[in-house]
Amino acid sequence: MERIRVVDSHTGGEPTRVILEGQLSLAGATMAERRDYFRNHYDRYRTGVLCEPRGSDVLVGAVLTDPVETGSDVGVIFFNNVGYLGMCGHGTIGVVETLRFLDRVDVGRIKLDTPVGCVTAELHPSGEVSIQNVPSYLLAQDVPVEVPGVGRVEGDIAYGGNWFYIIHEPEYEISLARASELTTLTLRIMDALEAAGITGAEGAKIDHIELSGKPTLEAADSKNFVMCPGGAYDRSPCGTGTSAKLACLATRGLLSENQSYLQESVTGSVFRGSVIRAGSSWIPTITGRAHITASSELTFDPVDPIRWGLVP
Ligand code: PYC
Repeated sequence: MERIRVVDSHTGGEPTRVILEGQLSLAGATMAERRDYFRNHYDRYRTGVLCEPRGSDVLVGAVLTDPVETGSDVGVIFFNNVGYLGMCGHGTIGVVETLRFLDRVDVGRIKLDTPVGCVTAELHPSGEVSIQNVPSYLLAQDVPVEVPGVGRVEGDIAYGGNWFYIIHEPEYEISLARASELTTLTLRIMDALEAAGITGAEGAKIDHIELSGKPTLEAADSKNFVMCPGGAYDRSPCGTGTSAKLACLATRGLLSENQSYLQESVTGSVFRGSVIRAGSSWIPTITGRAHITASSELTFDPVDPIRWGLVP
């Protein structure tokens, strides 16, 4: 029986399942090479750990490795039910809480290498975690797309560690009660972008769609609904999505450097964000909190025909 030890957490309602290191040996001098090695040799661990019957479409997975950069503490590769993520904000907060749970880190700074660059996290005494994300930027403003059954929508194409299409206007009514309607809408927008050949830089697929709406919480600046690759919406305000959005607002002159912005999610959880300028990009800092939900051992029975997950 093959066994894999995992620690589960959620960050603002969005779950992260961390596969602990020591069981997989990933070759590669960079995190991108290690991600490719994982994809080519161990993709069954992604599907077995995250897909049904052990997991669900909402889960984001993370595998830990030794760091690749001098001065970094750990390497991390994020993935989900359909593939690999460049970065993951809620997942990074979940990884830091997992390392704290395992007594591997204390309050203070932790440097994490990801396939898209180095991210610095600060674990606060309160248990909150701030992550200084990779440089984020607005690539193209007010890009129109015709969406079958919906009509024309306009959004910004922006990067925050993943590629986003962010619709600022019109504001949508965002609530859990409307989640299935918003899921249908955002998946149609994602398909329409692909059909129209609208991409991020260097042809990168735009695989996250972000809608904006009026906040429910008095203190929040806005509420979002973020569709992720694989068809599940983010239960948290999405760390990379908030990073991309803040880069858009700062570029448009609607957010100053170091100005605090409270992003509420469809579930009512909140990330606090701000940016500082870095040339033509912005470095976002996103703060949130994760909680551990399980520490367990997954078992893979060699005679179970679907031990590596139900994959469409
Ligand atoms: O928090 O960056 C994020 C994220 C990406 C996909 C799901 N969560």
